Amino acid sequence: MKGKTALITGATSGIGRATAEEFAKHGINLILCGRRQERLDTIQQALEKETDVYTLNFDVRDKDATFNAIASLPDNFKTIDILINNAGNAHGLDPIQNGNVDDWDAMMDINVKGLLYVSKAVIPQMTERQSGHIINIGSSAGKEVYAKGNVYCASKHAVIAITEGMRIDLNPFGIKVGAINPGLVETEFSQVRFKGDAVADNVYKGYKALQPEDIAEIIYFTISRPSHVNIADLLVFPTAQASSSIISKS
Ligand code: NDP
Ligand code: 8X3
Repeated sequence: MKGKTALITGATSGIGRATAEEFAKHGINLILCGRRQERLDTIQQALEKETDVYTLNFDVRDKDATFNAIASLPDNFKTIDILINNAGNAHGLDPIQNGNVDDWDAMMDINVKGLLYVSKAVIPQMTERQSGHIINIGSSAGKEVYAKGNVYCASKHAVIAITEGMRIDLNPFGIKVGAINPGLVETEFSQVRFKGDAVADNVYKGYKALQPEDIAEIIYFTISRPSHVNIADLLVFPTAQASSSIISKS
C-alpha cells in the first residue's frame, strides 16, 4: 500500500479523519477533503510526518467546485488509486410529516449527489488505467429503515444501490467497489444531526459505541486485501447494538 494515493472526503472529522490517520501509518499518500480549512491544515501538518499530504477545500454539493478541485490536483497527486467516499451526515430526526425540507435537501445533496460528483471526477482516470478501489461509506441505515430516519435512511439506501451499480459497471475495468456500513459510531455525526442540541450527548451514553478508529482499521483491511479479493459489502455494529433500534444500554 505504501506509495499509493487515496482521496478521502470528509477527512476533517470522525471516520474520514481516523481513516486518514490509519492510511498515513501505512505510507499511503493522502488527498484530504473537507470544508473546514483550519482542520485540514492541522491534520495535514500532523500526517505530513508520515506521508505526503495534499488538501482540497470544497463542498461536495457544489458540482463545479468539486470538479475544479479534483482537476486542480498537482501532478504528484493526480493518480488516485483509492477513493473513500465518506463525506456525509444526517440532518434532523423527524417523522416524515414534520420533516424540514432543507434537511432533506442537505442529506440528498451531500450523501447521494455529492458522492456521485466526486466519483464522476475520479472514475475516468481509474477506467483509463484499468485499476482502482472505491469504498463508499454507507450505513446500517442503508440496510434498514428506522423511525424518523426516513430521508437519511433513503440517502444511505441510495449509497448502497449506487455502490452495487458502480461494481457492475466498473467490473470490466478491474476496479474494486465496496460499501462499509457502520452502525453507531461516536463522531460529530450526532452534533450535526441534532444541530448542536444537548440531546446529541445521549446518543453514545450507556454503551460502548464504535469508535472512528474501529471503522478506519476495517477500511484499511479492505483496501489491503490481495488484488483478487474485493470486500463488496460489510455491516459493522458495536457489540451492544443488534439493529438500528435495539441497543443494550446500562
Ligand atoms: P462527522 O460529522 O464526524 O464527519 C462528517 C464529515 O463529512 C466531515 O469531515 C465533514 O467535513 C464532511 N462533510 C459534511 N458535509 C460536507 C459537505 N457538504 N461537503 C464536504 N464535506 C462535507 O461524521 P462521521 O464521521 O460519523 O460520518 C462520516 C460518514 O459516515 C457519513 O457518510 C455518515 O453518514 C457515515 N456514517 C456515520 C455513522 C455514525 O454513527 N457516526 C454510522 C454509519 C455511517 P466539513 O464539515 O469540514 O466539510
Ligand atoms: C449512522 C447510524 O443509526 O444514526 O448512519 O443511522 S444511524
